[in-house]
Amino acid sequence: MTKAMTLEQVAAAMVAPGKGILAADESTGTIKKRFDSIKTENTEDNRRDYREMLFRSTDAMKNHVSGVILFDETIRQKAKDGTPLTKLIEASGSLPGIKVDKGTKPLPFSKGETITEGLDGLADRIKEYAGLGAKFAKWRAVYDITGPGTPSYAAINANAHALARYAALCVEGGIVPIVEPELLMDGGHDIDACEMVTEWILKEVYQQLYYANVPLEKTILKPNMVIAGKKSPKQASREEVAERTVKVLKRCVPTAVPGIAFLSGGQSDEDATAHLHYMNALGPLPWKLSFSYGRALQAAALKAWGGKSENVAAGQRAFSHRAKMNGVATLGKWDEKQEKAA
Ligand code: 5MM
Repeated sequence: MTKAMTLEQVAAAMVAPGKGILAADESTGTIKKRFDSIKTENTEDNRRDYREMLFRSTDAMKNHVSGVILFDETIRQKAKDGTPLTKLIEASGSLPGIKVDKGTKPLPFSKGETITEGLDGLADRIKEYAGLGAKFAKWRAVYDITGPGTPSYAAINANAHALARYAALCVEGGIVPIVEPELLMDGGHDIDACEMVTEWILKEVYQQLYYANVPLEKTILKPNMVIAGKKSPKQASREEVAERTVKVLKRCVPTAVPGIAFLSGGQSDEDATAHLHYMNALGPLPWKLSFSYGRALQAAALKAWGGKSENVAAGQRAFSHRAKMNGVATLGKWDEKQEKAA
């Protein structure tokens, strides 16, 4: 029998050099949007086929994907040949993880802000997910800059408190928590606003993790990068995004945290990779900097697949290329030449 990994070992494996996390935990509503873009029906079988294609991408999974965040349906699903999808992931040397939050709900008395729910019964759900093979979990808090006074301290505090309670329950239940505070980049705010608000959010998250007695050594942070909103007329260079993001992280994230795995948040595939590369090129840094991308890892594969079984190999090639580019970015060794060599 193989010896169980400690949570520190799981966390270290999640951000191992050259590797990062595939966020494949789209809820049924979110994956519908992705499937709509390729005119594919959102059925249980299609969701299974798509994810099976990704998890059977041998090169990507073996060499560049340290872990996969799954949705509740997927952690229980079997591949076409009857093998549980979690076993496919494990067989490639990658770790299965699970999204445990139950999504966002309106935060009362706020200007359209949200609070992430899912704490009720979480201890029992963690126990069940650990039994199904999950080695880590994810909880995403969402913040937005929509005008003066947003995000409010009420939203920043309530979401940080929930993240801390979730993280404590995960560690107690024997799985590594990915703590994901996401400041959206959908608006028109500039990079200064993103920098200021990201710093405020992260300060509050680490304050609440401290009050909740969460051992940071057993956690991974999944933040947004410091970047201008998509609708801002003034976009920063890739180097500036990298410098500003690292500056904020150094101010806020204790060195006890083993790794930081970014979300992509709607950046182009190549920007998400390049930003990660430039950050790592600024090293040495006190934590591993890696990726936990959803869209920026999957978009090309989804398009190449197009919902057709005859395109599985093309989808896998596209996924393997993106995984490899992000893998080299974790080492600060990415460049345009490799990018175009696909
Ligand atoms: C995979 O997307 C997740 C979406 O979950 P919902 O269906 O509950 O909205 C999301 O949490 C994701 O894990 C992160 O935001 C990272 O994804 P991106 O696309 O921002 O890299």
